[in-house]
Amino acid sequence: MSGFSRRKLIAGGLAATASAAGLAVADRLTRRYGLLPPDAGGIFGPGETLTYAAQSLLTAHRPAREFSRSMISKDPFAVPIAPPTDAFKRSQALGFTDWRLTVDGMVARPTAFSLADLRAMPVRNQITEVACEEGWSYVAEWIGTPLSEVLREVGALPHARYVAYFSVEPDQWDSLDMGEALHPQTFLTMGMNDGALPAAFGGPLRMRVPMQLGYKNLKFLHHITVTDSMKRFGKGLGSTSPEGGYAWFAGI
Ligand SMILES: Nc1nc2c(c(=O)[nH]1)N[C@H]1C(S)=C(S)[C@@H](COP(=O)(O)O)O[C@H]1N2
Ligand SMILES: [Mo]
Repeated sequence: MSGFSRRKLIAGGLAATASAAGLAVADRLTRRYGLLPPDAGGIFGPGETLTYAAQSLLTAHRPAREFSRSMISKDPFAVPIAPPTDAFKRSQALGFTDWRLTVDGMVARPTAFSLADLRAMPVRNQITEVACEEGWSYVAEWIGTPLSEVLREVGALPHARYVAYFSVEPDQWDSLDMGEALHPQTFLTMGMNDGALPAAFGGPLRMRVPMQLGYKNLKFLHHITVTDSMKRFGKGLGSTSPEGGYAWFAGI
């Protein structure tokens, strides 16, 4: 059976089982097709699994909406975060010339990229929305290197399943499955609107995932690990969000 018709069949099956409240059937389907999110356990687990599986099957490769230049927000509003560490402030004083993004884990060539290295790779732009789980949003132009380019450069191994990413801000980390990591709109973002990405918005380097809620868009990115399991990271739920009742998969 072709991938497409199989996908349609599974998606149809999921919709039917969801309406029949057949969570056990959905669970079997998702296990069979490897669509269990890392936060599948616990009270919200069945719901998260169904959301993740259904969205993955129905919206795979669907791009987030892109806006015209005239719709860029006049006063985008940053969640204010103080410069996170003294080391950050020292790097900022050096114009971030010493900033490195280290990429390791299940890769053929672990690499530390400077911002200049990333700028020398294919750089793209997108005009997309940041949507916070609390209800506000804004539209901006984001300029960066697609994460897929970096994963190609380091030679991510074929059996890797997740990309974990870490901010220099303590305890700020998250992860994406390979589908979302390789999505063409997933950017390592260095620029915003007409200039460098301001620190308030996560500069010098921010993960931009417009297909998911604001909280997946980590600021001050400095480390990426490619892995086949999120079990050994934190509580093994894929990010800290599920500990606070928010889904690991935050598709919008
Ligand atoms: N390092 C770091 N990144 C972060 C956060 C944070 O507290 N620390 N907050 C997240 C949340 S909840 C949202 S909604 C967006 C807000 O993005 P903005 O400041 O560009 O509006 O950043 C995300 N990235
Ligand atoms: Mo948020």
